[in-house]
Amino acid sequence: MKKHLLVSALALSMAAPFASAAGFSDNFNAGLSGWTLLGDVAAGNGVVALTSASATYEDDIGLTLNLSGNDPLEAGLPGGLEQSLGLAFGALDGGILSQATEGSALLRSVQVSAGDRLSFDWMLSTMDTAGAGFGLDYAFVVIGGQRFDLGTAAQADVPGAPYAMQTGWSRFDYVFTTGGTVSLGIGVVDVFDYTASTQLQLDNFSITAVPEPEAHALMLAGLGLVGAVARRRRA
Ligand SMILES: [Ca+2]
Ligand SMILES: [Ca+2]
Ligand SMILES: [Ca+2]
Repeated sequence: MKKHLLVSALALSMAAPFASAAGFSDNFNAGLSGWTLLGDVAAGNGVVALTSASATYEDDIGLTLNLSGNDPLEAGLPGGLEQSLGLAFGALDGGILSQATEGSALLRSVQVSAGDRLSFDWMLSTMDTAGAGFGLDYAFVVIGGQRFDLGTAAQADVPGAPYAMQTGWSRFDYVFTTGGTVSLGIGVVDVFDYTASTQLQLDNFSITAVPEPEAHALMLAGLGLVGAVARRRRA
């Protein structure tokens, strides 16, 4: 009985971590090949930047912050930003007085295995300097239809230019619990109004398999667990 359990555990624990997909990475040093661009998105200086700044209107008095000549997408309209990201209407809204109005995003489908890790560096720069008030612009990640927030304009506490304030660079990490084809979106939205724009910069995007030491740890944990079960049954 014990031997049978051990063999099963070994087969299971080896199948999961070692079946990881080849992985994917983009340092944005060579453009935006393979990405679907929604709204104002542009690559330059080895990073990609997305903004909520209109090309048509002067969202920020005296400043031209739009990078591509393409307007951000309306958040809550048919065919707009939410629908383009596979989200329901209102999925990018906050509470009262915190409706997302317009924004931009990057989108692509990726093949992942359970245990694969998604990582990228991000930084927010903003003209939305209301502090901890309402209607704060923010940046987000959409993973398979679920929204995760990166940060809001309230976290931009370092003076910068051409935007008023910026956050500095942070790293986002996420480990996939199931495998398959996953739609990944990363974006930024104006909230409450269309003015006081916000920019999201991204770099060093990667999806990597679980490193082998971690895979071995999982395997050993699996063996230990089954060993414990086997001992309890014998007792
Ligand atoms: Ca880069
Ligand atoms: Ca705002
Ligand atoms: Ca705007």
